[in-house]
Amino acid sequence: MVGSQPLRRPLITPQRLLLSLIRLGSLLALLGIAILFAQQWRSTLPVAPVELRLRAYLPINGGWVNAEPLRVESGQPVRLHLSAVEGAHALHIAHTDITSAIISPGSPQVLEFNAPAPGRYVLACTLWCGLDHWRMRTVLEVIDPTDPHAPLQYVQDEPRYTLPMEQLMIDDPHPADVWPEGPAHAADGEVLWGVLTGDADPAAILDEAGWPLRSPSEVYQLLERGDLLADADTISAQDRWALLAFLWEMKIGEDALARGESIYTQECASCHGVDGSGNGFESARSPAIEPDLRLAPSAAGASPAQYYAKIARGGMGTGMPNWGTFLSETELWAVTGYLYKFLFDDPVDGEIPASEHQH
Ligand code: HEC
Ligand SMILES: [Cu+2]
Repeated sequence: MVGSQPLRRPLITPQRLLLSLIRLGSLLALLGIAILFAQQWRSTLPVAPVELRLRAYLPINGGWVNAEPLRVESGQPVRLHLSAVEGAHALHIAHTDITSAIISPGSPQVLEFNAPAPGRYVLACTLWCGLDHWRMRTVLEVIDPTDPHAPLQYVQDEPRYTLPMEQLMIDDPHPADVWPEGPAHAADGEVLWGVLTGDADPAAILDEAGWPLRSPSEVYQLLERGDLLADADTISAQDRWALLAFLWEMKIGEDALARGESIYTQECASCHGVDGSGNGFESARSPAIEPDLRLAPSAAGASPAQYYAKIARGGMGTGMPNWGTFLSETELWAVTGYLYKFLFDDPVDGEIPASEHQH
């Protein structure tokens, strides 16, 4: 008899192959899950904040001074160390609600925040700290981590009105056809409004007149023709101006006017004067002459859109700063509205200077 040969089984059977494949598959799946978990866990770890430093000098000595560039990634936690070498200041990051407490030589501050959406943010001093206070600005650059080389725009609010900017000609004189000969008191206008209309909505009248693209002089003429309001053509010129002053105030709103006044006092009066005359104590330093905002033949011809556009953009080398990158849309309209107080409350007659430029 021939010895029986041990039965040779093939090394790879279909069953074994299947088993190994299943093992490999589950191993890979486990690995995948583990990686996912690790990523999850890492994202919950606190990211170390970027430490930035700003030192404050008086604006005439350089204002904000920073050693390293103020550049961060959107979403990144930031610790901004603020110290004052001289003067007392406060910092606001425009178009955000990030604001510091008062920074003075004995009292540094640390401002902690997460970097906002990508863009260039104006950092400005919100405390009146001396001559050239409005120059106390610097810029924080927030880059998009997914597209770090994308060009950065100055952050500004959505405009409230669509303005035909190319037609506004904001650097040209704006002579009026008609203007008030004496103070036009909104309180008198309110009485007349009650007599003429009962309880209609005064702001709606100005909307119908095309606010903010119409100047007081233009709206006055619509009232004079009886186009906007029945019987507004029958009252005296002085009463009509008072009525217009009331409508203007109602359109801007009491709260906005109060906000506008405080912005004006803090940011504008140093050049334009508390009384709007243009004789603020810093006015002599501007390359161009500040217009007299009470000068009725000129001011009555300025539409709110024209004032707004000038305030938002600033003058081109005239010394009138740019405010659009700093004030919010609401604040821009509030201070625009406030400027008409000078026209209505204290109109001055006179020639419009041939050129507002050069001292
Ligand atoms: C550093 C000085 C300075 C400051 C601060 C300043 N302005 Fe002016 N502004 C000027 C000068 C100079 C002009 C005239 C030249 C020009 O129109 O560019 C002017 C012009 C204007 C005009 C145009 C007036 C017209 O009749 O067309 C408006 C409106 C105005 N400023 C509003 C403001 C407001 C509002 C602020 C504050 C938020 C302000 N300015 C702050 C210097 C200043
Ligand atoms: Cu300051």
